[in-house]
Amino acid sequence: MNQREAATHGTATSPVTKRAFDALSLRGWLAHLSATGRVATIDKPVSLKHELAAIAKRLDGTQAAVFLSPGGHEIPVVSGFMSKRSWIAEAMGVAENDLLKRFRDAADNPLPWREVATGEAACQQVRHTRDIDLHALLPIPTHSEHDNGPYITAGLVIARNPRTGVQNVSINRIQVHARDRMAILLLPRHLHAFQKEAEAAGDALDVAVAIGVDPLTMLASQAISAIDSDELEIAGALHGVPLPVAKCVTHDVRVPAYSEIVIEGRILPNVREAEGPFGEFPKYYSAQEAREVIEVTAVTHRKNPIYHTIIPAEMEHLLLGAIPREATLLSHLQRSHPGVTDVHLSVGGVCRYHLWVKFAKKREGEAKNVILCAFGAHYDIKQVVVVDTDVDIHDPSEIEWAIATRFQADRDLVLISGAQGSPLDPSTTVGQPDDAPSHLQGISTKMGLDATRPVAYPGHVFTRVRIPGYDAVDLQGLVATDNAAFDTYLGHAG
Ligand SMILES: Cc1cc2nc3c(=O)[nH]c(=O)nc-3n(C[C@H](O)[C@H](O)[C@H](O)COP(=O)(O)O)c2cc1C
Ligand SMILES: [Mn+2]
Repeated sequence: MNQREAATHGTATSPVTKRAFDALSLRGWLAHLSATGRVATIDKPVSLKHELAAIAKRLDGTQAAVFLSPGGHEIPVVSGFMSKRSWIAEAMGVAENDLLKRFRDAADNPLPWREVATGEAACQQVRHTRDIDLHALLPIPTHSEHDNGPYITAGLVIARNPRTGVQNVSINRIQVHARDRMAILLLPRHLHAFQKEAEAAGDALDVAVAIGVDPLTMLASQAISAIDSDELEIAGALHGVPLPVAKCVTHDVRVPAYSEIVIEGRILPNVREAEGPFGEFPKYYSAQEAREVIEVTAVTHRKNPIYHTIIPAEMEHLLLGAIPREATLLSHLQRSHPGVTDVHLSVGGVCRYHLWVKFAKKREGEAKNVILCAFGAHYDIKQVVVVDTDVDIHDPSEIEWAIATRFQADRDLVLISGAQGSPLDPSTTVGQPDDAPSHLQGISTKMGLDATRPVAYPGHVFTRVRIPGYDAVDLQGLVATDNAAFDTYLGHAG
């Protein structure tokens, strides 16, 4: 283990246990889920249009769905293999409450990847470079009612910074609208910046779309990091070993060598084609707009590949965004407020808009400073609730209880109108013309609730009721195996 590896191999507060499965491939993780009763195999033929997504959605959060006969294809489709926080912690090899700390450690201590020799990459066992027809090659589902056709929803889009050559990874929705042509949504982040730079020079941008990678590499793709931080190095740090990568067959982009499927292509300069509508994470549709276009140059895959699809707005999608964001928000808040001990992006707030903060308040007023700090940390944050350390921020009814008993709206509410919010929140469109330019979209009101109790209070006014001995009760040892004694007492025996 080299120095950099040692630095990322866990700390005193987030010990990484040896994983009981082959963590470096999707199939290793799926075999582990299968062996522990967490895979539902559907061997009957299912339609790629809506039926597959409907079944996967029914299973989301309980079992991963594997479809052995999707739309007449021989390639199975899998969905929902990282749809619980506890599963993701297990994949990382840490306890659930060390998840954010461990992700932060990895993001702060990236591990450079290792290139495998040509011909050795599993993801290139089969290569298609001519007459490519994506619809014939891959089982690509159409998910929601008003989606404009089949979408790739779980592809890691990998590209190189045209200026520095450093790679970037993100997940982008991709509509497959012709045999070898796809439209991609690029929100104004790193891939978008690369594309703009290439386009200004009149160049295409080489990209690879890796489908079917392990949970940790999926998660690393969502890290909120600097433009020249390569997310595959964060994946390596999460794994504790340099990630094996392979050079694409039609250009220089490096992809995880153990990917199930890789689509190689180039984003064309100055070409835009219609994309959408598409059902997105807030559980509403994005409208059709003109988007960047990928021309496909090759499809490579394993001998018996597995295709991964993410059901939009379901737990796999929500958690993938939540965990890296929570890790970033926690360290952002802790920089100014060391009393912040945990944060949670609630599921009801689509794991993006509503932030719950656990805070050891020392002085009155501080919780409002924490609220303001959270609003500045990410434009998506719309509502913040700050609670004391005796409240379980992973339980929505505990948050409601804190608001019910520690919050007074005239005293504890913070409202900031006219701020930038999420353009995907449909309530930001009310009163806006349909064709509002993008700089006028997403204007939103921020709401903060200080649901902390006073630092000092008389008697037991704010003391939480507790029954001594509750945690130590051993129900198994105490409860009789039947009610015979009590039935006799009632006179109903026999
Ligand atoms: C399932 C899923 C779908 C996503 N779709 C898109 C998308 O279509 N466009 C986009 O810009 N970001 C999308 N994202 C978010 C980006 O992948 C994410 O913000 C990523 O961290 C951006 O990487 P970057 O900071 O390197 O640009 C999606 C995320 C997930 C989990
Ligand atoms: Mn990036």
